[in-house]
Amino acid sequence: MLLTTLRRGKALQLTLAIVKPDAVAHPLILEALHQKILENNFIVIRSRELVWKRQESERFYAEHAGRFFYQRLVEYMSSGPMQAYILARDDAISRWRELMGPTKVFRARYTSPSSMRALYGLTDTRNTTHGSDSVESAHREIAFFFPEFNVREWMERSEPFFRTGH
Ligand code: IDP
Repeated sequence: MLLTTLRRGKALQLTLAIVKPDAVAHPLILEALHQKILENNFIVIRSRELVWKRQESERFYAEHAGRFFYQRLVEYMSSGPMQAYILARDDAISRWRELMGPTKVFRARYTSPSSMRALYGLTDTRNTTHGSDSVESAHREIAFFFPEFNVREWMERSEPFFRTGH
């Protein structure tokens, strides 16, 4: 499979994660989210701070065009710096989404009170984090944020980045 390689016998998968502008604006929240990344044994393969132009925001969220929150979402995601990451671990896609919690912050607070969105989300739109929801979207989103990163090449070379101790 394109987005997996092996680390100590376990399939290593890549995902694309974003810390959204509301969370980047608060250094303590950003730090807490970084802590979550490390505590949960993700390897940070690449990270980048960036500010989206409105068109980039529209393009990334094109599937939501026409929904009642689309304009709000597009404006918010181009309102200030955000941080994008390529993260790796086994089951990276589902593990990251589990840590994020449900899309809607108030639902997250009821159903997953220790998730990132429950703890730090402000509203259903300003919900701190994004994570790819499938192997295909991870591939597409990695290319969107890190066009110079060649997933296939990285997997073939099994880039040597192995933390010790677990
Ligand atoms: P996800 O981020 O949990 O994968 P999506 O349905 O792909 O959820 O929605 C993309 C983003 O659009 C959400 O993270 C959130 O910022 C925003 N959004 C989704 N649904 C709503 C809503 O009902 N109200 C306000 N904003 C929403």
